[in-house]
Amino acid sequence: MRALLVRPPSILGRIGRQNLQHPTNIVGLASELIARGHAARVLDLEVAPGGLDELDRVLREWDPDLVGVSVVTPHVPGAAALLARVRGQRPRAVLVAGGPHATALPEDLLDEIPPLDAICVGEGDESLPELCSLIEAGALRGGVGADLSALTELPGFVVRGHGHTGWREPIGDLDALAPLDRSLLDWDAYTRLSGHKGVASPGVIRKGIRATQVHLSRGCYARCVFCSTNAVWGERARPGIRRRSVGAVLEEIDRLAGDHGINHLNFEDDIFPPTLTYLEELGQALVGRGFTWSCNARVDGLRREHFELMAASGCRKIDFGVESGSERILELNKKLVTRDRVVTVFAEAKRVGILRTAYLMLGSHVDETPDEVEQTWALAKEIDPDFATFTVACPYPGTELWTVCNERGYLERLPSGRPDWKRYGYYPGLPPWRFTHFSPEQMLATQQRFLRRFYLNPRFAWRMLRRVRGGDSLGALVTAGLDVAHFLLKDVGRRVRRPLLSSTGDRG
Ligand code: B12
Ligand code: SF4
Repeated sequence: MRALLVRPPSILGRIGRQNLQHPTNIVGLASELIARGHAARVLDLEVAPGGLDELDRVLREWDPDLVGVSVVTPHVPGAAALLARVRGQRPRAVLVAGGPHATALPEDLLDEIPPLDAICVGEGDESLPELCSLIEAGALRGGVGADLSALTELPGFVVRGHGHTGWREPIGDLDALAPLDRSLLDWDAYTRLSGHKGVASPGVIRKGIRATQVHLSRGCYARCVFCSTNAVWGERARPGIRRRSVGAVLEEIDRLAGDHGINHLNFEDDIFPPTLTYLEELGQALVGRGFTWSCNARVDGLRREHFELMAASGCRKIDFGVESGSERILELNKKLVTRDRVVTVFAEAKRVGILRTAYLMLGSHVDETPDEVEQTWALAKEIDPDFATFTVACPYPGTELWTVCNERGYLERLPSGRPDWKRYGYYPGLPPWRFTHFSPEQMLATQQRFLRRFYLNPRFAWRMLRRVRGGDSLGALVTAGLDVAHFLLKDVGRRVRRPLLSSTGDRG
């Protein structure tokens, strides 16, 4: 039984390489398949030279019995195009999709992508190997003359013609999962695309950097209205955060250093640290190991002593979810943080020399007013982050924001009746949705104003220049600077045109 797992092409264009990371989700699934005796390969169309032609080549060479695609919302059109191509060449293979969008709207995705046989809902670590065993046993055929009835016995799927097979229990012991086999990745392809910084988190610089993403946990205790994390892991996984043992994580990173020369780690879980005790244990073990690292974090919990330990153990940058400068919005969007806490934490991280990103949003609650958006800018000025994102909140399926936007008729639709999924990214250009106090044009104009004020600013340029320590860092900064400038200036002088979308309607 041969499986091919694919990440669709990026929708981000040139700026995408600044935030490029390994597709650890499909690497994990392929590793699990291999550990259970199946053969599996990974194809990342975000980096594969030749794009869809490379897909054709791999299909000819590998001749897979199953092709699985991981789908986040903006990748739906790319997934549809590649699956049509796969079906043309592999008429009897089983074609399956999984990931956040597939989990949130499984029936809709089956309807939208006719070549698909089934959708994996929620975690695929158990579901996919069990599906592959059915193929191996000759009990399952996809495509032309499909026989999918055996799949109805396995929980965790929506099967064409048979419906939902029921939810699976969340994986209880994350240490029991197969170790990620990153030799499934074409490492050179990532280096070619992302240059000096590799797949390190944006803004991290280290001479000879070689980075990868390491996962510590799954889940989050918050329930922010714009975030689809809980839709991915499922309500059954709540409350709480499932975590790997520190021992298993250390084993993985020591192996990464030995096998792949990794010297920088991106911890990009939903939440970091899973607990403060976990941070203490991991941080102390990292001291003296020679790694640098970065992470996503919430602003609650962390105190002065934690930042000191983080800095001592190699932490170079923390990306904090801040979202809004308005106390009312921080309450309405259910972030469970306060403005004061944001200010304190940014000061503490700065004190120990860790770079800080503020993730800030426009419309993290649908009723945010223009005054409240200005409070977010005021907070950005006050905390003075090294980097900031000013994303327009995107109503991802499975979130409360999606439900409210649907109910209020705020989503624009294509003539097909569906939203224009490829524009459901953090930087969609003109968003195909509105909020109560913002038209799409006003959102885009505000986003561009904040981004330009922040990045096209001598203060920012000076800060970056002070970090140059040699050829590598200069190369990384120049490339990042050009990518960001290209991104920020590409619409200047161009009229913002409304795309061809029909009016709104409820799709639920
Ligand atoms: C780290 C991260 C990133 C990293 C790296 C992503 C990567 N590894 O490719 C970076 C910063 C680059 C990133 C970028 C983006 N991200 Co992101 N990211 C995350 C984060 C925090 C963790 C992702 C992760 O590795 N999870 C762990 C893995 C194991 O979980 P998983 O991917 O869901 O996979 C499991 C199941 O879904 C399933 N599964 C997944 N794929 C498949 C395929 C098959 C065939 C099967 C059977 C099963 C299956 O099995 C897996 C194992 O159980 C999540 C939040 C979250 N909880 O997922 C957001 C999240 C996935 N990101 C999100 C988004 C929107 C994006 C961007 C589109 C943003 C943008 N630029 O506009 C890009 C897309 C980039 C891309 N190529 O995918 C959204 C997706 C929402 C949605 N409905 O689409 C999430 C859920 C956060 C949110 N806003 O709610 N992201
Ligand atoms: S804290 Fe972060 S991961 Fe948790 S629900 Fe909110 S946005 Fe999602």
